Amino acid sequence: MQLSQATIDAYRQDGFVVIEGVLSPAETKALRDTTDRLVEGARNVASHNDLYDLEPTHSPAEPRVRRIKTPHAWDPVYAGVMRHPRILAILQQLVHPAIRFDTSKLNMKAAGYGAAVEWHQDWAFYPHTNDDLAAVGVMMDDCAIENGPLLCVPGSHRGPVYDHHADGYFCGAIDPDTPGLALDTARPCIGPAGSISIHHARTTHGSAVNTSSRMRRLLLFQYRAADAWPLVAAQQPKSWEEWQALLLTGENDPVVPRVTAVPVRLPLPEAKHAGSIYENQRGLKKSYFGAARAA
Ligand SMILES: O=C(O)CCC(=O)C(=O)O
Repeated sequence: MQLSQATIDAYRQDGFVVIEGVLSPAETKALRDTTDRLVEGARNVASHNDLYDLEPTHSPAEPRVRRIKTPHAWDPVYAGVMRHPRILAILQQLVHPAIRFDTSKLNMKAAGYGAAVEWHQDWAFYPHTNDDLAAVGVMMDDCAIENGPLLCVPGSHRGPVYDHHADGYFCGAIDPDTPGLALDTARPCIGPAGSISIHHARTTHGSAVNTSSRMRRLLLFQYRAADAWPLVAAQQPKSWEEWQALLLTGENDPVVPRVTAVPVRLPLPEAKHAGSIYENQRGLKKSYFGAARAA
């Protein structure tokens, strides 16, 4: 998929862009069917586990899944989309000619109650030796403003990395009163099912609760330039083979990471509430998205 120069310029300038028509209707239907099956499995589950992050109001009788963790590891339908040739071609044009996968998550945002995500920069969670990193959000459903879409602050990827700590611990969220955030300039990433958003790891973003009667399922894949090496020890590969297997496209000499002058703040000491961003953000003192935020 060849991007227009306007799309490439928009990504460079704003730090995010939406591209429509990346997945076919059949491909998005396969994602929805697979997800419905997995969510049905939450009927047997009472608390968070390796697969499910649950809404505070979840019960086995009325399953409410907030996030499916690492979906690519649970079903080949997700793993296929992670390697989708059109997505890889887009990443090669916007991020780097050689792309290495990191991980995935599926934020469900169910109709009527799907949880908000407070403002943050992904970079604060996983700093690397260079910042050629991006997250792709695959819109599994049509996504409009009332569905709680991803909101991105244009140009923020070229600014500072903000404090994501509270009481001396990482909390995965920025105090909304922090000067310079320009949250009022944020723009929604919306589009029909099969569209993707792509945002730079340093772009400030968040999303409100889903107040609509329609689901907003966003399948997020984290990618990085193949020569970006994670700075946090716990995020480094367990084995050399594992690291090599994450290379999806392009050439790379794995023993030569590219080190650039990027601002870094470490996500340490670890968040008091572990398990997912929703849990981490419970440490934030002041919510932007209000009472609707995940409790
Ligand atoms: O699901 C969303 O709207 C935001 C997701 C996000 O930023 C995250 O999970 O890191």
